[in-house]
Amino acid sequence: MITVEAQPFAFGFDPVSVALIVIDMQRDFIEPGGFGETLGNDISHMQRAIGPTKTLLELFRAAGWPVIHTRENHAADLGDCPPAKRERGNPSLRIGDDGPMGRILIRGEPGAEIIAECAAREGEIVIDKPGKGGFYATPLADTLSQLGTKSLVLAGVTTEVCVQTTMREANDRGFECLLIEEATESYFPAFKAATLDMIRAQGGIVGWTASLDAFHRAVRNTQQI
Ligand code: C5J
Repeated sequence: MITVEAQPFAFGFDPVSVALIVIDMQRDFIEPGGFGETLGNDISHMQRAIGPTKTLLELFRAAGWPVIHTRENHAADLGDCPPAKRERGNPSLRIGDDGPMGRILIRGEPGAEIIAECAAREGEIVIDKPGKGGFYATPLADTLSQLGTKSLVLAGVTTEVCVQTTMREANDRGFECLLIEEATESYFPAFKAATLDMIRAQGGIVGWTASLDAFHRAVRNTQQI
């Protein structure tokens, strides 16, 4: 067992049954002209999550532990995008519209790809999801069952939307979930802080949070990484 100094208390996991899930580190959420910016958000906040997420990816790769990436995206005909999602809000460009990185949030378009710094390597699993949660309308549950995963380490964007939704879905399915604090970001710093608080409130009602340094220390002590 590896034990990480975490909140609300230490997080223990067995290295044979852990996986990293990196949520939606896509150009459309992080770079100018994408879905995030078209909704009126300040995308500069996203930059902070890139370095820590890359470090976490490197830790998992060095340890030989499974890495899963998700991408929020839709089919070109928008058959998997409910009007309620496409029509929500008052964006300058809607899902499926032509933007500077191709059609907004459409599978296969440049903007829907994972940013270069966090791109999936050969052998890593990439899950395309039409919703906020990683389990909705995806093979994620089967994938984790095949891997024998019991503990999930989470990273990615945005903290209170797709990361929190996926963490809640995973928690309901019986996974022990640890969110790495520096490896997630929101367009709204107050929402990130509130999400971290609500995850670990009530004795870890959704799971645990830990600093990247605490995770690194715990892994280094046991794995010589
Ligand atoms: C959003 C996400 N914020 N990946 N998606 O619409 O959090």
